[in-house]
Amino acid sequence: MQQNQGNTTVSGDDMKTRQMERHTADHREQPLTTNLGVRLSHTDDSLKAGVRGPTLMEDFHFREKITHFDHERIPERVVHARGFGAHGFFQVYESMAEYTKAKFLQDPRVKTPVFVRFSTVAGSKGSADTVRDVRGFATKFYTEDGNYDLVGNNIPVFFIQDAIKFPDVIHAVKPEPHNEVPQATTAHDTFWDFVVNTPETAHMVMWIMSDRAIPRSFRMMEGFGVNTFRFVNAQGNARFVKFHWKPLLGVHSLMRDEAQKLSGKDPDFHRRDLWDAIEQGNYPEYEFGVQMIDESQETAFDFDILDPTKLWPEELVPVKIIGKMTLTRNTDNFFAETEQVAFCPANIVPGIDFSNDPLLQGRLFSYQDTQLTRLGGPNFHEIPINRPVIPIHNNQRDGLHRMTVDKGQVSYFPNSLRQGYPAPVPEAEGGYVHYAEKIDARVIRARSDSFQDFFSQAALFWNSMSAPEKEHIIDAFHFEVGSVKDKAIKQRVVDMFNQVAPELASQLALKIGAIPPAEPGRTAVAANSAALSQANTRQSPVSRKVAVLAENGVSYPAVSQVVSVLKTAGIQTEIISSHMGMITSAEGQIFEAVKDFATAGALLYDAVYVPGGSGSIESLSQTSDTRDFINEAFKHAKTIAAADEGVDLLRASDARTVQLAPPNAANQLSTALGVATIRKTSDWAGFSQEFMKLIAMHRHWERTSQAKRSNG
Ligand code: HDE
Repeated sequence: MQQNQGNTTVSGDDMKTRQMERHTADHREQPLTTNLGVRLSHTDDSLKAGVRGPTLMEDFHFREKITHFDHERIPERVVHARGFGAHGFFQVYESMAEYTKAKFLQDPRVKTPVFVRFSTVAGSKGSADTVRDVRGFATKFYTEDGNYDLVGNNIPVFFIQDAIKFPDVIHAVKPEPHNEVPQATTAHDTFWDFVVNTPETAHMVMWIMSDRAIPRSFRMMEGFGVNTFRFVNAQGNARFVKFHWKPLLGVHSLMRDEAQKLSGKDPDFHRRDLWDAIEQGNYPEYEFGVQMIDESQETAFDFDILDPTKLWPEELVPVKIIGKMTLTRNTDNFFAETEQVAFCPANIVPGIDFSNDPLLQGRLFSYQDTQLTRLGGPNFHEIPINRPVIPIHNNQRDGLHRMTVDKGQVSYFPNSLRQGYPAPVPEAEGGYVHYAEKIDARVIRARSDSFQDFFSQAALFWNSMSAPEKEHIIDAFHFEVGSVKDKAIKQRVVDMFNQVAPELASQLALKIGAIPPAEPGRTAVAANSAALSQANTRQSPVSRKVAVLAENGVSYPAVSQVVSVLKTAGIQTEIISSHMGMITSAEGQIFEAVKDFATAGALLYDAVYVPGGSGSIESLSQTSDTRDFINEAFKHAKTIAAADEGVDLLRASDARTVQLAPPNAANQLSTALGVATIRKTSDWAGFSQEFMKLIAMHRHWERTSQAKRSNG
């Protein structure tokens, strides 16, 4: 399929697209038919005995249409029900032959098609995108050795160490069973009851309470394989590996208040963002990284490398960046692709193998099993999105929804009637052989002693946070644990997290009416890891969204020149006015306001720009919507820019608390706490550049404590 052809890139990425196309239907300019191809003359009335009489049983069209509709739904995933997918391709940067024989990691010219599904975990299919939760990050590589699934999350560790506890943690986090409340949140009693009774959750809970759990975009999240796997090379040598995805746009998050409000304003915020970015050609990109540990080093660390509640600090085990994934195509049909895609961590290819991580071992069973209910039988590998791009040959037959018509008399092995085909493939020719790990042990139902340190890495995470990140974690604990009704559970949360971060525990206690710990907890970990803090992430303004507030009388150069610089840099702008439609600039040019204050809101943008023009500012200042818009952006630490009379509008908002360009100064740029203002300038390009620098910073956290003060 993906043969090397000189130095040219071998495009395997459209293999999957072409395969999928064989199963698509385009209904344009086609006659209406039944499912059996009978053309229909009328579909608006059922067949009746008289126009006012009863419907007749013989109405095959009615029966078929209603029956099909009655069965349109399949069970949602028991976890990760709400998700969103896209197609793309993966390319390795250089051959990884030294470490693995996995074919898709050998040749930088080969493009391997992928399908990725991002998801939340706890919420139902119809819940909101921006809830506080871990995000699933599942990738299906359609390789020339068969499908490889990397079914990861955007948090590198997990709540529990052994798969047998998965139903417990999920039952605890899901809506409570007696009243199915609350939806898609950890802010309730059963979740925290489980946490305080399961101290191994401490590390993951710190991540869940951090900004990682409320990403700005699927395009701005890391991905982690979480579990420990193996790379095996052609010589049969193995290394332990952990997998990483690193987004080229950096890792960025929402604020709690913003995320909660977005759940109402736009429950589809993340899927819309991904869809729009791909439609606009802003293809999301993630670099692929591996951490590798030699077999001889298996026990060389002060954590167990098989324990899924532990990460491998990047300072100890560097992440080697080995390739890149680019998402380039939205789905044609959500149900056929995103809903029916079936991932499974057991779907691996030669060159990759499992480890004894007890969470992974359980996962290897669960995923195939759950699809039997969800997708209704054992033939879901035949659904187009799940098919490998290479042929399948075996003696498996029949079952619900079998699509393939297997020819011939023989469906068993060994056979002589078909000369022993399909025939097993020797390892040297690509047949999968499991890594021959030596195991010498007694059967036992117990946890390893090396899994017993629950708090050190939780403390490492806390130590690694910047001051604003720590503030956000305290705020999240405040909201979440503050929502718990049972006082004893609240107290136990304080006491448990006193073992992780005493200052967190004592501040939390005061906020939620619990008793502060008498003395700091016993876990004294001084280490920190720079890689864990989002303060050290990449910055880019590309594909950010800017709201331009304007009315009739807006200054033409202040809009057009700034918008054109932003556009060139890949930033999107939308003009928002008190009404949608055309507005006329002071100079007479026409702009289109694509949104108004009812349909938009600062929540939906990364930055706000208020251009001058006295007529525009006069109208804008007559509605409290404008002030609310600016105040909300200000509160959520977003970049704000204003020019000329626009600066006066900021003076009437919470932004007055930062330094703004003074009334009479010409061409004096002021940038304070993410607010850029200028008056009487002709250097729009220079102003736009400064504005863009601020947008690239994502948020201006140093402002948030000030915003709290001015609101309070
Ligand atoms: Fe999953 N998980 N999981 N999980 N998981 C499922 O499989 C399970 C775990 C993850 O977009 C289910 O097809 C067990 C860790 C993702 O379709 C189910 C355990 C990680 C997705 C299941 C875990 C994940 C799932 C439900 C504990 C990060 C969505 C539907 C041992 C590495 C895939 C399905 C998609 C989905 C079981 C823990 C990631 C029930 C038993 C750790 C991204 O089989």
